Amino acid sequence: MDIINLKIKAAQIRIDLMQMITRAQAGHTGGSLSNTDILTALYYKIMKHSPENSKLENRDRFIASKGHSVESLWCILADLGYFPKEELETFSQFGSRLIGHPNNKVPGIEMNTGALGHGLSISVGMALASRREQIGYKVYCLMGDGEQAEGSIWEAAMAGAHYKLGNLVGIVDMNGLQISGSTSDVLSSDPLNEKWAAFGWNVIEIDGNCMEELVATFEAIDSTSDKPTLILAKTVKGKGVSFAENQVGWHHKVPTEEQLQSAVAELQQQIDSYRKELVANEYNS
Ligand SMILES: Cc1ncc(C[n+]2csc(CCOP(=O)(O)OP(=O)(O)O)c2C)c(N)n1
Ligand SMILES: [Mg+2]
Repeated sequence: MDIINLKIKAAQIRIDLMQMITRAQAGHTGGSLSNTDILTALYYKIMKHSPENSKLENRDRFIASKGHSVESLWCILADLGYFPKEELETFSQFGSRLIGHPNNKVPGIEMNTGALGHGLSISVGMALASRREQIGYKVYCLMGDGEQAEGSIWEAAMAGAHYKLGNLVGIVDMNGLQISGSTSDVLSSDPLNEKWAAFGWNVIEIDGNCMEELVATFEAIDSTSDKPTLILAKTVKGKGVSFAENQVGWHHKVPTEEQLQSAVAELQQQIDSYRKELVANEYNS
């Protein structure tokens, strides 16, 4: 998929997740909107994976360590055909397997996550297994910037560097906010770039809502290197829905019907402008 189509896809996923959260009146709106571009780049362009065979041995692994913002992931897995799209209507309802955190009863989910701070340790183990068994898959682990306060992350960081896991990619969704305030006020982990570099990781800083930068960065990672990679992806919490952008309350606030209509209209406008760009590009080529 090319860059403009990836941007259209990301906007469509944002519409899907806003509808799903409004229907359920539950969900982590802000963090799902901030990570949508990262997940879209990974699932539609970068990762080797198969919706028809979710257990494909050499599939790349994705671990959502910031498991609370699972809504974008549910919408992407449904869109790709890991499970029927209608199942999104059961999100967060009693008896549904689409719960508020990743659940490995759902095809495409590797691990149950949600207790922050555990995903990177799991990812280190998976990346090590890939190396030792010579299977050749990569492991992508998405963490939050608030999550960086969890001590267990830094044990995993040491292990990832110690085992020279070039096939391991950590991504921090740097939206500047966590559940109760700004990340720097609640418990600052600055300077994250120097910390990860000191722990032996190859650190890259990018705009995590910019599809061009995301794709170029993921494509340039050398998984045969002897250093794991850590991407500090600067994002906007609530990205794409202006009334939710950079608002701490939207961590787990849910839209009213009116707010949903306004969000969908805004996102649809983005899609329309990308479509115009597509047509113009085709006309010029
Ligand atoms: C171990 C643990 N402690 C507390 C929580 C409650 N909690 C859920 S989300 C969150 C804030 C996470 O902030 P951040 O990592 O920045 O995520 P994002 O901003 O992307 O939503 C907290 C404290 C949790 N899920 N796990
Ligand atoms: Mg955050």
